[in-house]
Amino acid sequence: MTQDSSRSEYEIDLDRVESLEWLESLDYVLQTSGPGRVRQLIAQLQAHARGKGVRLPFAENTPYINTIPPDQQPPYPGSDELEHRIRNIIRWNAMAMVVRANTADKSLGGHIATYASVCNLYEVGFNHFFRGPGDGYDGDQIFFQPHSSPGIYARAYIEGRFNEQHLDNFRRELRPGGGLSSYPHPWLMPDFWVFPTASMGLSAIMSIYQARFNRYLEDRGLKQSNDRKVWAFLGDGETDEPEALGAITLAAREKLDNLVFVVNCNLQRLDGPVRGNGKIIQELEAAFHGAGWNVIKVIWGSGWDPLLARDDEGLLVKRMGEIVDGQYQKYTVSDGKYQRDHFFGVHPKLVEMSRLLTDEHVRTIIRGGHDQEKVYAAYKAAVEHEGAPTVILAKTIKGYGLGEWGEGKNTAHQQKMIDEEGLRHLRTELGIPLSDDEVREAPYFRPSVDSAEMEYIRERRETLGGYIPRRNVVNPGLPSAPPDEVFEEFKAGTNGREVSTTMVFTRMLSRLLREPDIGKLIVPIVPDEARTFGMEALFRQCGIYSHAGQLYEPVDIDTLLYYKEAQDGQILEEGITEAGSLSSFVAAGTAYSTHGVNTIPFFIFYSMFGLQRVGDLIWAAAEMRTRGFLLGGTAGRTTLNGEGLQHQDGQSHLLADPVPNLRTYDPAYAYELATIIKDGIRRMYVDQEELFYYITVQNENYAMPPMPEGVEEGILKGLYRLSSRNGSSAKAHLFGSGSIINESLKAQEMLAEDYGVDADVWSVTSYKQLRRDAMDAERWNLLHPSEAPRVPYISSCLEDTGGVYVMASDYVRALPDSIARWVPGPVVSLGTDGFGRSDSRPALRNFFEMDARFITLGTLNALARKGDLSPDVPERAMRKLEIDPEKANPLDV
Ligand SMILES: Cc1ncc(C[n+]2csc(CCOP(=O)(O)OP(=O)(O)O)c2C)c(N)n1
Ligand SMILES: [Mg+2]
Repeated sequence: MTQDSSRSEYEIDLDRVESLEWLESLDYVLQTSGPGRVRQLIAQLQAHARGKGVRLPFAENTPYINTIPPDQQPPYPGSDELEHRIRNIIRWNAMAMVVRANTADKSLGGHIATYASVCNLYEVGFNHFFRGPGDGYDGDQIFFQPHSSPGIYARAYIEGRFNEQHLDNFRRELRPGGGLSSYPHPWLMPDFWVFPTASMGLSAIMSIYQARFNRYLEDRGLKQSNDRKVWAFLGDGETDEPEALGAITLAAREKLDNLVFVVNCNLQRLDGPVRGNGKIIQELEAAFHGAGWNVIKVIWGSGWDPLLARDDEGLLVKRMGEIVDGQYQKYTVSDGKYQRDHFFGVHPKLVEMSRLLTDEHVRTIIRGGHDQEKVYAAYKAAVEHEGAPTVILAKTIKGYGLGEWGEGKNTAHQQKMIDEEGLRHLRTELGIPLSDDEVREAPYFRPSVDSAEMEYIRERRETLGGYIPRRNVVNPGLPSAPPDEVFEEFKAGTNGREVSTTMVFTRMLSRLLREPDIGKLIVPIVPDEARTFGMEALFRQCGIYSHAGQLYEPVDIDTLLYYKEAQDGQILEEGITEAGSLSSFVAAGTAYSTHGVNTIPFFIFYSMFGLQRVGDLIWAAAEMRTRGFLLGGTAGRTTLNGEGLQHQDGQSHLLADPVPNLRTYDPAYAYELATIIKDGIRRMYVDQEELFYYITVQNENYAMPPMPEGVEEGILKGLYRLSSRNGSSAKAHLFGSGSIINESLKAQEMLAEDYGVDADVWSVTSYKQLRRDAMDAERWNLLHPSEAPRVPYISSCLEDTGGVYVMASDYVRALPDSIARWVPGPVVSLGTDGFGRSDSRPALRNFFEMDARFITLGTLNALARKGDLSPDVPERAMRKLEIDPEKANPLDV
């Protein structure tokens, strides 16, 4: 809105006397009958007006003022003065650690402005709300804004949890004694950080599903309810990430009143304003309101209260509401006169109102997020609110207090150095007792142990359950892995009956769910794909979790496998949200530490929509030391044959490769899957290894053979000889994985029958495991040049073999290529590089050139080039196998 048009609106007053009469009546009703009656009357008025044809605007927004009026503000329970001093000391140290780190090495980075803006929002929490663990309470779960980490470290320093060396090693984690990680990283600081938040947007969705999972544990009787709160501190810029707002309707639908979002609305992100031409607080209010949240706006500091109290015509509120964020940012860096002229100057009555204030007063009136009383009122209302989650939209200033060294500037985010003059300015502003000389080095400052500040901090945290953040793992793990009987049937084979590995998995899951001790700990998670994977029998067997139970008679109640929702249901049927499901997976897979409960999540999804779609959440799961099984269903670019290029996954195993603690497997047979899952449960839940699993399962049916003797180690390490034709004299070795093993077996027959070539078939359950093991051996050998070299597992398997090695999988050829250098002969890799498409499996395997015919051709070709076969054999084979040398390259079409 331009100033001129806004000005003209100020002159509109339809009938002032009439308006006042209505308002007085409303005041009377409020006084005599309370707010409930006021709401009732307004609802009736609205309905009445609509009935008379009056079109009312749809308004999810309330005026641009604090939601909690001053007369409903509770008294502040803390010491204003001490808390003010404590905040200043922490802010000084937070700034000092970034400045010192960058004085030593300019490349280290770090952020000052974010913490400066959020400091008060945290400190009110630390002093009055955030509860640590103890007395049957597990402690609040807090997601901190990643770039505010210096402030959290600075507080821990004052609390005596860190010393100067720790702070000096901020972002210097490789220094002796370790350092402090740039952002909250539980992998790097496992005793401190609980939630990794550095990838923006993930905190929001993870916190929602965390709060929901806390309820799940209670509803299922795995945990006692103790009103544990989940707090997520988000940046206003961060809310643009789809994951940030993407799950807010779920939080309201599930009535998660154990969840509080605090959005630090400093109106800026990295490059500039979040909504220069709009108002982020109003935009978020509408979104959260519409989703069903309790919204509390904390916009103005107490200094505005007297003015607002005089604003009986609503002119001030109107003016506050029409200024856009870009302009508010400008006020931050302007003097009082500019603000007075620009803000109040539009209307004589506002000008008159502003006369109550000096220019200096105008300039220094604080925003709500920096006013502890306003923030306290909001937090108290939030934790007491029942029936819905709460979002607090707190207006702050980026770089608050940094003055010309960053406050409110577009460059504030990246401010990491402050010159000597700036340090002196801040020292004075923050009241830090350092001389001009001392200040030069930006030293840390900690008050003496018996000072009032230190006493206060200690007393507050003791009352609230101790120092946080703190990551605890006191869980002893499971006493033993599930008994062998659970897996026996899968090792016996299917006696010729054709099934898929997906069906095998579903049966195994159902079997595990029935196990007396472990069954209740299993958390099956599906994103609206249970029927795709043939898991609908589980709906009835263990129920779909719903806090509300089942409020309707399901349409299929007459069937055996009806859609059963129950408050103690075990399945998390998340609907079409892989991100949400992954967040549940993380919550369930970290419950061993966050709740002391060994829940074992099995999250099965379309493999294409896992690592590719929500890979960043999988990375977060990895760093959070999540345990559990990710099952990539309908996997394999040609095995999932009818779905086209956005469904057919030929790369998830490659994408899984870089995740350091993710073990990946592409099993072919029931007994392989059983061996992997059994070992996985033992490793993660009995031996407590910091791992999780990615296993692909397919939907191609074939007979599952019984488990051969002595293959267990090979299955787990990634490779074993499945079928040998002629012992060690075989000329070729065919490596197959997943359902492509059948193509390798077919090729073995063709080679023997038509070309007289003996080939062994090897099942490769994991290229990643093979490579990992070989890299470990190679590294050890590099560092121990004088000692006998270690032999990688793959080399020891292939030690006495010779000939050629033809490796086929339903994934890109980079997988077999990744182990080629440890193979003692020519390697031919076949795979599914390129876009998938819909057709029959044989057509697709021909298209991608990795079926039995191509495996045969690859073998003959390699043998001919090696001189073991006559050179014309491959050409003849091509004619017989009907392979067109000019066929289209699948990578190009
Ligand atoms: C997914 C992701 N994208 C980009 C970044 C880089 N980044 C870090 S902070 C930041 C700006 C944050 O702005 P805001 O959320 O408003 O937080 P503020 O610092 O203003 O409190 C950006 C773009 C990131 N950490 N994660
Ligand atoms: Mg911001």
